[in-house]
Amino acid sequence: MSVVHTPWPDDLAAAYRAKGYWRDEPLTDVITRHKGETAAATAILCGERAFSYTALDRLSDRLAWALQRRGLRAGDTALVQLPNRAEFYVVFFALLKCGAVPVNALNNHGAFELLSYAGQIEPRLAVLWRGHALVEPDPRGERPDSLLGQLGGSVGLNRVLLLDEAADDDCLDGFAWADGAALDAAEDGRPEGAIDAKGVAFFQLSGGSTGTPKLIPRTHNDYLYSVRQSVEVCGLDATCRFLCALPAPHNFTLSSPGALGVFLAGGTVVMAGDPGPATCFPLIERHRVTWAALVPPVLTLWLAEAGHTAADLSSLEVVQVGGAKLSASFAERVPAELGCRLQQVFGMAEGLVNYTRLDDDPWTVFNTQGRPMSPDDEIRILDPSGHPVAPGEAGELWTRGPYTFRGYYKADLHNARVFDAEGFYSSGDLVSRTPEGNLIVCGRSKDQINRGGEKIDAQEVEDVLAGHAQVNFAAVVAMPDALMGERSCAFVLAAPGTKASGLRRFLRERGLADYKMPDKIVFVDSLPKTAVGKIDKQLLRETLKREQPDLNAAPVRSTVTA
Ligand code: OOB
Repeated sequence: MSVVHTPWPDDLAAAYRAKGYWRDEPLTDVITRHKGETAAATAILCGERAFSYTALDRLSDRLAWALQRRGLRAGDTALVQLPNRAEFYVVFFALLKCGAVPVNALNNHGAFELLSYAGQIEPRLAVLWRGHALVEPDPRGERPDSLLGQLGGSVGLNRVLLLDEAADDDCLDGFAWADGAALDAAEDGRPEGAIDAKGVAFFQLSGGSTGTPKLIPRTHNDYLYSVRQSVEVCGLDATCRFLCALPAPHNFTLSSPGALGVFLAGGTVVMAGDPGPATCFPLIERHRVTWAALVPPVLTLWLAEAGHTAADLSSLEVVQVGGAKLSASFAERVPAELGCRLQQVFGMAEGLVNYTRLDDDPWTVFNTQGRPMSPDDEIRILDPSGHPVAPGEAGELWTRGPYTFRGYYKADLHNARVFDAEGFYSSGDLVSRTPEGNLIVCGRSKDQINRGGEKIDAQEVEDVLAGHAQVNFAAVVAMPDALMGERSCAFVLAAPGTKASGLRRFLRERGLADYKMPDKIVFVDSLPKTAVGKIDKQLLRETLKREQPDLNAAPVRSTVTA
């Protein structure tokens, strides 16, 4: 049994194999390929704990064995939510070794997102961090039911594995089943069965723009190729000490080249609990970190602190910035103030990743988001009627290639909209291309807010708001923000007397992730419409731009008219 996915057409699959992109090797190869001396090298540093490649392989073997003993089978799905800790990778590789297919939820996802993923994959197993605020019942009563209670109904508590603070390097001691049983991972436990390297390895998460969080099946072949090619383009080797400061499951930190790239190269991943300079700068000094991957707002915080810190940052060689548009003025400050090179990364969980190259000229590095990493990434920049734009003009980005997916999981209707007949995927980004082939992101056509790299699906928040008894309609749009690039604003048509605080409480009760809470709520008596009768979100965005919003101001009742 394997998880279904939309396959690449035979001719392209054959070409990707012939070119050596797809080798039918499992993703677990990034750790198991290290033998002898290199297997003794440190793969992960997490707090005071160090894990060699051998340890990572053994721990994931033993965990996989224990999971199989509880009935986990190849083709089963799993829901995972863990913080940035070594155990995230132990669990990830253990599941792959079982042939089980995980969704790795972000640590700041709420019950709303987790239950939505669970609804789509019907997991056979859930792996959760016991310390996560959601897992246990909420003392303030804002969440009447704990996640454990809600999930337990569908997964069964005997299939919910909880991770506690681990006592020592044998991190398996930290795991226990939610029904109270011990994990019991035998010292010599090894999973049975071979991994189907032609199939789906795991699901990536889409930023979304359609109301329901979409899942992206990533195959062993396509993902391992993206990791291998990233390592090649970025020139990673065993000397790399990579700071994993953004959420570990995110495509950027996992594979661009991310932790999996560092494992493949035989380097060391240093886990950071959060990306702020107070946590990261001491880690950089202590572990002589050479690479870090950041989103623009975090870079801003690092730059603000770099001039004052006593920490020695001289080991830093490259800081990658991606996930949201980086302004040239901040980009230029990286070499001077952090003493290292900058690499811009424009990627997506769906596949395509663009990098500025380390030997690109400064203008390219500061002003573009880079070019595709694979010679077989195909790019089209089209106008709204589907025609190629003139060279240098902005248009919608369409792409296909050896590691760009061919369809969201169980989402035929949506897939029909975002893929064309030739299998090109529309990313919803507006880009232009320089004569050298570098892309510049200049906007987006998808209904999404990019809050400093965290993607908010406007329709999803609107739908939850519309479930409030006093709300007639809500429109959520981006508003400019100096630090985050964008924040979210909800324009709400509601019964008189409705309070913003009440709406926020309602969203929290629904379990919506904190970062999706509207930063500003504006009550309106009417909403502007376009000529075809849709809400004119462009006009709402322009209104906000003109207002130069004061985020601390109390919500106001105003009328926005066309
Ligand atoms: C990364 O992946 P996702 O799936 O969270 O978000 C993808 C979207 C892109 O379609 C684009 O809208 C935006 O995020 N984006 C950027 C950007 N990098 C991503 N917009 C402007 N400039 C950039 N450098 O965010 C992601 C995945 C892999 C590597 C890096 C980022």
